[in-house]
Amino acid sequence: YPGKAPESNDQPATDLNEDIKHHIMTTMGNDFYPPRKDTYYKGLAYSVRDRLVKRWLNSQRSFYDRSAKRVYYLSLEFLPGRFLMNYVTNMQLNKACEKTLEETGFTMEEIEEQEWDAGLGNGGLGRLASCYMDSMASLNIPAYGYGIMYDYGIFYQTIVNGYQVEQCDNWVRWGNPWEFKRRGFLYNVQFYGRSELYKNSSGKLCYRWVDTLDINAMACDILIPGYGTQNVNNMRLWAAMSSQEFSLEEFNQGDYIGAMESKVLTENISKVLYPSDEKDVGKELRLKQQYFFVAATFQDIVRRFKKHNPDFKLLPDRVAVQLNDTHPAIAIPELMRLLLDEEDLEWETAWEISVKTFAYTNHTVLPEALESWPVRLISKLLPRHMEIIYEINRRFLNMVEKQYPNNPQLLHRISIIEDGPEQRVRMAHLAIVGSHTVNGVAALHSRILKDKLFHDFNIIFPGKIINVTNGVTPRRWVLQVNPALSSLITDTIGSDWITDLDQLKKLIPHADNPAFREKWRQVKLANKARLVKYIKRKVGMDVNPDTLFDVHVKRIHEYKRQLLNIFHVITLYNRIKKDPSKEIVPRTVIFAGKAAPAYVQAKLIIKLINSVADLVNNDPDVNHKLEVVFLPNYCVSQAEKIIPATDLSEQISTAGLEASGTGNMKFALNGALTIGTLDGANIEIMEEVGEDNIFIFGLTAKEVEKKRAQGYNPWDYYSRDEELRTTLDMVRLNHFIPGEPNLFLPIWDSLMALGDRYLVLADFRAFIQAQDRVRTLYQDQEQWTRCSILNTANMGKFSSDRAVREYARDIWKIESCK
Ligand code: DL6
Repeated sequence: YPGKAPESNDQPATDLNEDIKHHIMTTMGNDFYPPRKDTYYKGLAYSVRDRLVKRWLNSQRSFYDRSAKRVYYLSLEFLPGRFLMNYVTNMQLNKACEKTLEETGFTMEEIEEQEWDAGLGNGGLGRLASCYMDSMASLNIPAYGYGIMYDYGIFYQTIVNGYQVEQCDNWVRWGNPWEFKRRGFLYNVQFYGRSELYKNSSGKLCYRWVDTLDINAMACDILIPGYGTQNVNNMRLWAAMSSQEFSLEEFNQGDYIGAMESKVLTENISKVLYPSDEKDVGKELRLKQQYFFVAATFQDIVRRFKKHNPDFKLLPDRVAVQLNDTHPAIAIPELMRLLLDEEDLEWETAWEISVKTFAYTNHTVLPEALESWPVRLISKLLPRHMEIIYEINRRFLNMVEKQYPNNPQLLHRISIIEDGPEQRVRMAHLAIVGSHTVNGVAALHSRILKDKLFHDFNIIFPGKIINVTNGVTPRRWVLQVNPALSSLITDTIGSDWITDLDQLKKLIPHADNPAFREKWRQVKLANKARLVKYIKRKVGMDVNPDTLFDVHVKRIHEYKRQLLNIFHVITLYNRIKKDPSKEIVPRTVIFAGKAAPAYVQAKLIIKLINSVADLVNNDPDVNHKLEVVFLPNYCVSQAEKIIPATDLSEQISTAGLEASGTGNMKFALNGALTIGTLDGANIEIMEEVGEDNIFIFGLTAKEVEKKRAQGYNPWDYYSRDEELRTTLDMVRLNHFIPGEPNLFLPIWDSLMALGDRYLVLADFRAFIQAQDRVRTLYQDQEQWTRCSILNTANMGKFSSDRAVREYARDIWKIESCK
């Protein structure tokens, strides 16, 4: 409804304290006395949300009034973590909150910890989507995030006897104060059935999709406030609802359970997030999830568009759809279906509108992560879409054939349909053909897309593939998670950096000021002390904050090479054993990360890390000069504790395989020094912070490729390098756990028998040498602190505000709308 916005945006200023008590009593039916953390958290959450609702309505009205172009960010994953402090930070309510807490004796941290993380994503891709939501709101871009309201997010990881054990993450068990459920607002989503030709009222032959099984999609809205603006955007997540409560027929026959079965099965669609990372899952339920949220989203987009726009040719002027990886790529045939079958447009017109509407972001070059769906499965689940995909492909191949005649190999390579024993739909090819722009997420990654993975497409569609280097939001990843550092920065250079991260450059001259360096060190030490308490609470270990905190936290994956890091730990251990009296720089090596439940090798790597930790932490010769911690259940709220306390950030993937990384940005922004390969955004971080302020090592992407082409042989490295050989032999013979000699043989085999796909051995020596350089620099605390300050000072480029501005300018062609 395009109503007129009232003059003033805010509700009358009411007392936050009164509001909290009011909600505790009337919304939750509890007594405020004695105060309880859990009820206080919810009372505060509702009170904070209240303050946003009017702003949100005003933002939405204002978008309608101006017929603003909108961005729709379609993502199967969002990883917001906790909301409370994000809202409080963006609305600048910190002081007010602290004041209300005085009466209770609770700290803000204790209240914050009452909230369960919203873990609706696996890792980088989902967290990036959440950072972009923050920046879009802060930059006044009319944007909607669309995804799925999973009942169960990414699994809860526990470590039992060194092994990962998964538990389900019932994150909404205690309710979710942030969402608005639109129970009366449902869209119908069709599945299965068949496509049939019929004559419409004007006698034209048309297609329709009939005999379908229908499911309802219910909208759940979560408000996304910007920082320093009244603008509030919306994240709309869909929950599946059965379209029938139960089967009356079965009920009448006395089969009560059978009558409920179909309801339960259909509602399964939004039950759980697929916990796989960088791996094609290929399960029917996953495809159902993809289509379910795309179909509901497009009904919503079209409804909104039609309110003001009679002509679909205007769609690309009003609507920009960003596909976050190929997971929502079924949106392309879905929009075509709507335009052809429901809006009765001709193919050429519909296709032009569709291509101008979509853009696609690629997040991976790993072949196993490139989605492809069996034609058989799509034909069964979405028969009309399969027909449309065939037609898109036929026309595309005809066009290419005309341009590049007599080149069947080319057609074979680029076809959307992959031939083989089982025909499959290559979703990346569909997304490229059906989008006006495709982007990679760091300069090297985009180059690899253009030169290798999508080389043919880069020739066929010159200029279509571009780069937008990822970014992270400084509101959450500095201001919120590192208040001490934020205050020091603001006291030194003012507060403009919060919305203009390049301002951090003003810190550069202060890097040479010993007094400022001392303050910088004190902040780090306080953050380390906070993490020490957290570690004690989580795993019961006493860790010394005066050691070098060497941190490797991210999903566990062979290409991310946690193995290389644990091999360094084993090497340090062997060096200590050789000469226990030798002075070394004491280190605490911290690992955290989840392995996909079906990824056996990654799970064994977790067991190896924990086994090495057991040996090292309990050896009296080591005497706590080296400690290894594996923190269970890595998640956004844990990252918030770890990142500000880190000295050394491990970003050591095989060059060419990490598309960008965003953890690397968060660490450097918080003053950690990076040890890393020339991979993903590490390269751009090096360019920004300067080669002297980062520890770069190892093969470059080109060298990796060359080495493989020349026939890489890990045995060459094994036989040449004694420290490496000792380390690998310890893994092979399981030096860490007595009585289980063959436990780690699969790791040995992956390296020595199966060719070491990720070149761990090839980079081992360079990594050890880089770690030796780390040790030397850390001994000089003045120089180390200087580098740390220069890291933070030069990270302005990696704000998600910069990235979103680039998307808005180069891809969405959209203006901000206050
Ligand atoms: O672009 C966000 C993030 C990158 O920073 C990581 O480098 C990349 O691994 C991650 N990709 C995925 C792939 N999932 N799929 N498909 O999570 O994206």
